[in-house]
Parts: sequence; C-alpha cells; structure tokens
Amino acid sequence: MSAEHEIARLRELLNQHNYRYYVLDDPQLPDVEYDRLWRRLLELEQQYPELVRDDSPTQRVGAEPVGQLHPVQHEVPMLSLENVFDHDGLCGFDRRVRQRLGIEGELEYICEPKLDGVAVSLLYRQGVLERGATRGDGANGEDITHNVRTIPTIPLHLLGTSLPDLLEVRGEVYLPWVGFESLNEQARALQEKVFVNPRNAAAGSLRQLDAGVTAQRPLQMCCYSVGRVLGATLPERHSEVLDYLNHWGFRINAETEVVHGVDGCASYYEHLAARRDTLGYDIDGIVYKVDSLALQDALGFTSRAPRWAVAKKFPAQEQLTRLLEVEFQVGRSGAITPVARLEPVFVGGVTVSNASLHNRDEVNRLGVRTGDTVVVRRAGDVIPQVVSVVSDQRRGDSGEIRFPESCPVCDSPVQQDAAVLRCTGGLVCAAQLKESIKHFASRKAMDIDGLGDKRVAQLMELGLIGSVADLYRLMAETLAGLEGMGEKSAHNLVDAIAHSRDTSLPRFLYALGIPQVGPATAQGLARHFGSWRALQAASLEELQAVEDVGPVVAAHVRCFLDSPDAMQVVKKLRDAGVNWPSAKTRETADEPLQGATWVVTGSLDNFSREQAKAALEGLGARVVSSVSSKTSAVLAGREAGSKLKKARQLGIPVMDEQALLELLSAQGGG
Ligand code: I6G
Repeated sequence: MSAEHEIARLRELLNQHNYRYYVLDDPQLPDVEYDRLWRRLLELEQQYPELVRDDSPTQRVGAEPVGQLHPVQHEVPMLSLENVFDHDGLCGFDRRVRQRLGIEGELEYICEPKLDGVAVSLLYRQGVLERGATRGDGANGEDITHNVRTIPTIPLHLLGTSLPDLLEVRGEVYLPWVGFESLNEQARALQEKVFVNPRNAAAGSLRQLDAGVTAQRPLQMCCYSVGRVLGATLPERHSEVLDYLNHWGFRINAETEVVHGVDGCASYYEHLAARRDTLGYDIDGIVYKVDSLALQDALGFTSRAPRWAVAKKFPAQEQLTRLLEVEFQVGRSGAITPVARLEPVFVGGVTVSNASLHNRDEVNRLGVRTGDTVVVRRAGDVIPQVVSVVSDQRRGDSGEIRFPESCPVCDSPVQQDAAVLRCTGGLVCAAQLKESIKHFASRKAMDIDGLGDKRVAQLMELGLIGSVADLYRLMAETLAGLEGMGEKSAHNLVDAIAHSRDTSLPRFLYALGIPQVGPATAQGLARHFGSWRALQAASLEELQAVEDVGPVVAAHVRCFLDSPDAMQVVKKLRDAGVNWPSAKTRETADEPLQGATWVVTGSLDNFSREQAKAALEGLGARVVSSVSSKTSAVLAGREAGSKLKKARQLGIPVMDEQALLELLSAQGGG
C-alpha cells in the first residue's frame, strides 16, 4: 500500500474511533490498538510532511480555532460562597442556619471538597451539549464550548432516557497534579513558560482559542450543582441530585459525603485535611451544604451567596518569604539542580525552608536573585516551588545566582545538556553514587528498609560501600557500633538487605536506575522478555516492541546493557545471590490476571478508583477506561452506569468489590 493510501486509511480509522469513543461512548478498538494506529500515522506523517492534512486526528482535536471568546450571560447567576476559616466560623454558620429554620436538632449536611479549578457552566438542550461557559463575574462569563468539548469527562450527550428538556450543570474544571507536572515538564524541556499552579493552567487551557491546544491538556471536570432544569423533576436532596448527575454521565467527586450536624462536618474536615496530600488534585477547602432542597429553598440567598452553603478554607498553599541563598544539588543522573534556601515559612500545612529552582532557564524565567522576596507554593506532596518574585520588594543587597563551572561535589567538568546542567563524573561522583544506592534500596526497587540519605552517606564515607553490590557484603558486626547504629538496627539492616536478594525481574530492572526506566517500563520490559538473558540479547527494534518504549528509552536500555561497568555490577549482584523467579512462575504465582483487561466503574467502598486500578494492575491486569468486546471483566461498584450496562449487553463478566478483595487476599495482599 502506498504511504498516501495508508495515511488516508489510518486517518479514516482513527476519526471513526474518535467519534465512537467520545461521541457515542462505544469504542470498537481496544486502547492499545488505537495507540498503535495513532503512532503509525504520526510516524508516516513525520516521514511525509507534505501528506499531512488538517483533518488528521494527529493535528487537532475539535473544531477550527475561534476568533475570540464571546460573552455569555448566565440566566441564573453563578453565585459565590460564603467563606469561613476556622471551627468557630463553621459553628456560626450552622447556628445561623438552624435559627433561620427554627430547628434545634442536628441538620444533615453534604460535604464536598472545593476543587481549586475554574467554575464552569454546561448547558444541555434535549440532552445535547449546547454551550460551555466560564463563571466570569457570576452574571457574565465567556463562551468556551469549543474547549469544554475536548474534556473527556464532559458528556457530549447526556446518558439515559428520560432526559430534561434543558439542563444547566455547574462544576469545576481542574488539572490533576500528574497532568500539571507533566505539562510543566514539557514546558521546561521546550524552554517555554511554566504554569504557576494547576488552577492557572486550567484557566489558561480553557481560554484557548484553538481547542487543539486545550485537547492536549489533561483537564477533568467534577460537577456540583444544577443551575437550571426544565422538563424534569429533581429529587428532594442535593446528594440525590448528584446521583442523578452521575447517571446522566457527569463525574461527581468521589469524596462527597452526607454527615450529621456540625460535628460531622468537623470530622469530615479533619479526615479530608489529613488526606489532602494524597488526593491527586488541589482543593482549597470543603463546601458544606444543607442536604434537603426544601430547606435550601426556605433559606434562600443573600445578594452574593446561598444561605444554605459555606466553604471552610484550608491554610493557603502559597506564601511570601525570602530567598537566603542557592545551593546546587547533584542528582542520580548527574543533573545539577539549584535549590533555594528560604527563610522558613508555614505553607500548605508545613514549614518550608527549601524549594526547587529546577534549572538555569527557570532561574532566568523567574529573574530571581538571592535576597529577593519570593512566592513559595507547596501543594500536595510535590516539592515546594518558587513560583514568582515580588520584584518591587527587591533590596539593594540582592545577588546574582551563579551556576557552578564544575561539579560542586566531585569537581568533574559540567556539561549543559539542553536545560539541564550535568556533572560528567558518573559513579565517580559521590553524590550520584549516593543517589543510585538510595534508589536501588527504595521501596519500588529492592525495598531495603533503613538505607536513608544519612545512612548511605555514612557507609560511603567509611568506605564500606562503593557500589550497590557492596551492600550484600555488609556484616552486622561491622555495622553495630557505627554512629547511630545499635546491634539491633545493624541486624535489622543486614536482614533487610539479605531479604532483598529474592526479588523480581521488574524490581531488579527498576533498581538498576537505567535513565527513563520507571517501575511501569521495567514491568513492561520484564513481561515482554521474561528473562534477563532475553533482555540482554534484545536489539533496539526489539526493545521498541515493548509497550511505552520508544527510541529514547530503548537507546538508554541498550546503552546500559552495553556498558561493561554496568554489567560488572549486575554480575556482582547476581554473584551475591540476587535472584528472581522465571517470568512464568511469577506470572502464575503473583499475577493471576496476567493478560486480562479490566474496567473499573461505579463507587467502591474499600477502594478509590485509583486504588482499585493499582490493585488490579498488581494482579497483572491492564485497566482501561472503556468497555469493549475485548474487555475480560468489569469491576462494578455502586451506581455503576453505562459501562455496566454495556458489559451486560456484551456478556462480559461483572465482578463486585468482594471478588477483588478475595483475589487480593488469595495473593496475601488483601
Ligand atoms: O464555587 C463552588 C465550589 C464548589 C460552589 C459550590 C461548590 O460545591 C461543591 N457550590 C455552590 C452552590 C456554589 N459555588 C455557588
């Protein structure tokens, strides 16, 4: 087939699939096949740029760029919420509500995380998405229909049968941390401006004129209320309205919960605040609403906000502080990172005294100097960042940040590698060696407890370890008596190291610290090749046959396998007894769902979606988002909707949460 024909065929196939996947919610191609076709089209288009057409799915998702964003008037104003900042404020709200209603006893409140994103209104007429708009000033927003259409969690058609004639749904469009980090990583690699925080990134993405740009941003939307409805009767409680919305195809925040009284609100707050770092997206508080819609009606609105709702805000995630000086840290790959030493400041619930400045480009972009007043942001468990400089507070004694001309640890020459300054010392550099040993011992690698930063530094300084293989020669008698190490901890460490000898090929591969080989890639390589011997013999092309391994990763792996020094370390490790069962025995022993494709749908009691996905992947399954004839099974929780229906239509086995718990406990993981 000629390239022209093949490109045309792939374009047609992928466009068909896009239509079925996003518009009809009825994918026919499994995700892997879709990705393969996409990569093939991209490859051909790169080879024959003269054959690239505007309607190719690789070029743009959505409609033609719009000329400008048009104003939109909200029929029902999008109000704001009253804020409280502490428990007394919350008690005051509860008291006022009960006084107004003349109720002495406890009220039922619905608690929802307040996502830190962009408030959006979606208008559906006869079930079809007609318009998406920003909140703007509450009365007037902007038309962003072309952009909201690219967000997969926003249905283009409502699901179900008895649909309202008109429905206006409100919610928050936001960018999860993983998406934010990867956007900024890309921006840094391309030496483009980075986003200050996920909210700004979401806002900027929604105001794009070209929906093709927005489609590249992994935005999500959670809905939290109905602005208007015609031709349908809503239920009696807000919690039930959310269930309706969920059935119509909208995502509702999984942390939403109904509680009793102000005490229930307070314990929900404590519970969620403690888990804030693990949610995967920014929230800036909790919204409490009176659950009964009749009581909401009785309470009504002030001119700005509903009387039946309040937001309790979390401590700010951004604060001002002073940059005292900049130190340079050398990482596992030799990358030299400027780290800002800050005047300690309480931000995002912890005291922060260091923040990453990433690289030279970032320092230039910020225009930061020592002594400057800077905005520091800490969100989730992400390393604190300096996001901007308050330049009008610059003092006369501010100083230029000078990058080192040789490695600050081993004095080897440095190399500028795109945006990254790199030490060329390799494992001769104590910093790189220390980081490699820590990585080798880390939880997802060889999982050796007790080898933290200080301990590894100490063992290296004493000359007890000069490579990861030396760990297996450490003896409790040598360790006992070292500073900070009693007999018991010496034995514990030696035992932990000994235990790590029995490992798996994916863990071992990951532990070796091959550039760009994370746990998932290591898993893919191990699964594909099954043995170290087969991996070692793999050509670049064979390596690229592994899912998610492209030319860059394949070259890193090959380069590692071709390095005599690296192979010497591997040999020493194997001589020291590091071993793993052959792929077959592991598959049957640890991965009963090997080769199976699962879909998770509905709300589960014991797992979040992410946890269920991780558990299934741990059992060897691939977890995808849509049901097709290739799906092996569906894990369905409460209120499972269209995916469950489709699984039933296709005769695909449907499992409940109990089945997953049983599978996990059979593996000893449950
Ligand atoms: O701005 C908001 C964020 C979250 C809201 C809201 C919300 O519920 C979870 N709910 C209402 C009713 C309003 N603003 C006006």
